[in-house]
Amino acid sequence: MGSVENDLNNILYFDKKTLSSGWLGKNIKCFDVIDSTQTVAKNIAIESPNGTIVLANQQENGRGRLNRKWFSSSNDGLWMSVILKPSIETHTIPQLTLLTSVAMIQTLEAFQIKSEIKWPNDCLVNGKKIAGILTESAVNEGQIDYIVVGVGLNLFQSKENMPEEIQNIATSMEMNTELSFSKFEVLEKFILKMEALVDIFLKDGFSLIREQWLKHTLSIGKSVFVDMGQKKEFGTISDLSPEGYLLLKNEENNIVPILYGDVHFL
Ligand code: BT5
Repeated sequence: MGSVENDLNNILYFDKKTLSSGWLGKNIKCFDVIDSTQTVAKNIAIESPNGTIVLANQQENGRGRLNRKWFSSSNDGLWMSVILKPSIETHTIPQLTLLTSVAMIQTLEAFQIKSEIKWPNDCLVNGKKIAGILTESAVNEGQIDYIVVGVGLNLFQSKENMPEEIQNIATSMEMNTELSFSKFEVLEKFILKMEALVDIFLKDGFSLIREQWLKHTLSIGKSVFVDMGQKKEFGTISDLSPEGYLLLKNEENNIVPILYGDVHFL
């Protein structure tokens, strides 16, 4: 098993050449303990180059969507935020969440872990959450200033050392593979996968990413209700639209496109 201490040193002091990616992760800002990589990334995004990564050993205030808590106060996970500055239409920003979940699934596959995507941002192993993604952006007069994609992946936790609140709903890489791995190896694999997918996305659009996503999702055909805050929709998930909307066939047999919300399986 990889030593977190050593890995952190590796990450903190690694030579740029060590990371074999191209543009993604050329610039990495590493911290030991910070509030949230997401907050730091957003603070430095304007002056940072495309592909900058903010990484922390521990987060004191890691967060998920709708300001939900993301437990990340131990060294046991990969907690990072990726700053992207692509020239894309603003309505395609949510596609980057789906793209990142495909990169995550591919990364886990490389360590012999079979995982599935639950729309829009969860990666699950046997129904338990191993990773979550949080995409935030700043748009000015229709132009993207930056997008920050936050990624949390549980690496070394055992059930016992997870916070009680998530013991029954969360899992980690170590709980699901016989392979030994280090934080640095996982980081590098993920960066390479995400870089390749973003390159495809910028060149060819969303269609290939969508195909990959559909191959790895457990959502299709499931009876669900989708909680969109003010509104709830019941129905069966029928597809992912070419734009990345979840398509729900509701009780009146109408197809409802959904862009944001929490899916609950019935
Ligand atoms: C997410 O939100 O899944 C997005 C998580 C993004 C975290 C990364 S870490 C690096 C960067 N910096 C940050 O501050 N955030 C990003 P959501 O879909 O809202 O899920 C939140 C829910 O996941 C919580 O309400 C818990 O039920 C569950 N949860 C919290 N911590 C977890 C963990 N470590 N592992 C698995 N599930 C967890």
